[in-house]
Amino acid sequence: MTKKRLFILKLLLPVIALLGAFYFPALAMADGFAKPWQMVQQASASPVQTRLIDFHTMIFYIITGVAVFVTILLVYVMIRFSAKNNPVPSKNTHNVALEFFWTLIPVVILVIIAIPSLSLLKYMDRVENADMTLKVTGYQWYWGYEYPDHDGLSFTSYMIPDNELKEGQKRLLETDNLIVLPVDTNVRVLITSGDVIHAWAVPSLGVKLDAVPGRLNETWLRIDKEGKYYGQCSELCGKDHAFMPIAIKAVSKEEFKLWLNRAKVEFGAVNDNNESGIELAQAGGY
Ligand SMILES: [Cu+2]
Repeated sequence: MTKKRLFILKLLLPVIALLGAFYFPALAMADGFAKPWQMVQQASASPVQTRLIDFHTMIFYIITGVAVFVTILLVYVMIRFSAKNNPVPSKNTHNVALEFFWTLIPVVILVIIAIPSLSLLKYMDRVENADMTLKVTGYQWYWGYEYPDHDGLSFTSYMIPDNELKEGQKRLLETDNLIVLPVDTNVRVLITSGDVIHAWAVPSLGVKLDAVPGRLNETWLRIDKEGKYYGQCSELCGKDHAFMPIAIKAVSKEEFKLWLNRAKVEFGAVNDNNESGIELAQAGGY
């Protein structure tokens, strides 16, 4: 190997190492929200997001391989066939075998990507056995939520402005009314809009779907562990597009029942003299 080629190879190695280091998920994973300088996806809290991350990892290795191969090939051609090293150029214009393989190999790579990609799309599309339903409606500029299986409990969710944030609350992500959902439950999510197109997106749960007026889009989520998960409207929808966040609190199934009792009273889904509901809620510390 000539000195020049060795020098180029030495230049490439740190670039590859750097890419690998930035990719390493443990460096940047945060729970339910993005942190400054985060380079990769948020930590997964749902089976859909886990599969999305695995798919991303697979593609990452493929594109890294392709990019490295093409770079090495280009550098080789630039040196080997320069005017100095190759003063009399070849006059070949065709090479059937070469043309066959440089068409076939990319096709094979695309098929290798397409098969898991389509199966993942189908997996994300809907869940066979939904335990409950959450209906989401986008408005300019807030979200409306409905629990059709729970006496039609419904409420709206507005962002908490900067000057009303409490200690530890996240700027531009916190809402006045949280979506509360039980963990380990298949939740069918129906998404629509009351005015313009919005998109309901929660990165750590692997959900991002357009809210389109006059259409009911369906997806699903299943939260693996208790905690708070944040998202934002992800379709430009007007002047306050950046100020209609999504905040989900995932709780145990028992705690979810207690919250339902309290929420039904608070948001008027049942009439106010539902004493047992209030007592149950108070017993749960709500
Ligand atoms: Cu929006």
